[in-house]
Amino acid sequence: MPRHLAPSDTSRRLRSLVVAGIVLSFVGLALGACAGPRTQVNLADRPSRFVATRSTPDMVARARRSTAPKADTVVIEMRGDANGYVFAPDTVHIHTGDVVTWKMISGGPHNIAFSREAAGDAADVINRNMAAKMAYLSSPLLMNPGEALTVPFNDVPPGTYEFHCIPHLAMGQKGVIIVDP
Ligand SMILES: [Cu+2]
Repeated sequence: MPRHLAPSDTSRRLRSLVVAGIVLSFVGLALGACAGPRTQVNLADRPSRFVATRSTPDMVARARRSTAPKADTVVIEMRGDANGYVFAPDTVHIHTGDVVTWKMISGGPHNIAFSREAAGDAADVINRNMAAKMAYLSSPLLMNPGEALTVPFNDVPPGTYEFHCIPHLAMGQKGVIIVDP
């Protein structure tokens, strides 16, 4: 199945991107060292070459997206008002490699946290996929309407993954992501 082949293919491409970046950086450093002080002016004139040789997290994310097989994105709203504190919808079905975005609508601060027990064997994978965290399996707090956080479910095996909002756990703000086979 192509979904199973894709991650190793992607990481191979990422690795070669990183290697290419390192090689180019060394070439750039060597050129700068040989050419003396005059080169510094040239370097300042052409910053784009050096920007392109660094593998920033943003570039890595873009490379991953461009090679991934058509990932779907599911949006879950975070709401808190007179009707209570909820994730809407509170249950979503996705596939491995799909992306879930939580969008802050009202009644914050909200966050999402998976319990290590609920995540089971996938806990480390999910934790790794969470780019921004305030703790293991726990996202930062979203304070303002319009803020969002996104977690790709890369390499997460089929299963049921429960999550909750730490500030509103007592109010029952919980949800479930079901990764279908
Ligand atoms: Cu909340």
